[in-house]
Amino acid sequence: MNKTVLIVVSGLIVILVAYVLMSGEDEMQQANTQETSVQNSVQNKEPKGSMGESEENVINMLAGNIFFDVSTINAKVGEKVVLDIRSEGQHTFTIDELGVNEFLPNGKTTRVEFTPTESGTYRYYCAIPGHAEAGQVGTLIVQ
Ligand SMILES: [Cu+2]
Repeated sequence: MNKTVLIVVSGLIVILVAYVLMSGEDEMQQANTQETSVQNSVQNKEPKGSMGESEENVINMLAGNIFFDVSTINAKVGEKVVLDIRSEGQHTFTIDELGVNEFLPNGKTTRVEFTPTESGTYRYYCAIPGHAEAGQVGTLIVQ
């Protein structure tokens, strides 16, 4: 047996083994660095229409001359209040503390929405001159 051939062959084997090991490590590192970052960007949008109204009570009210036919509204903190107010004559639905001031045109139904953020008793009234004085007022109770 030629010793030189043996040395060369074993040297090639060592190089080959080293190459295989190194390339194997590279693949392992690549697999580890590929982190899966899943971003959950699903937004729960409130469904419009009848589905959305199942969670909120729509209160039907008449603004007449000169009164509201609903004199007390009960509400909860953080829950949206939805009113459908039919108006006979020119009126408003106004709550000073909550910044609600909606004009109610004659013969139309106006949707009024607001969400009280603090408990308390609030006065709602019609801001047309003379109407609140004539009794066009009501009480919103937020608990
Ligand atoms: Cu009025």
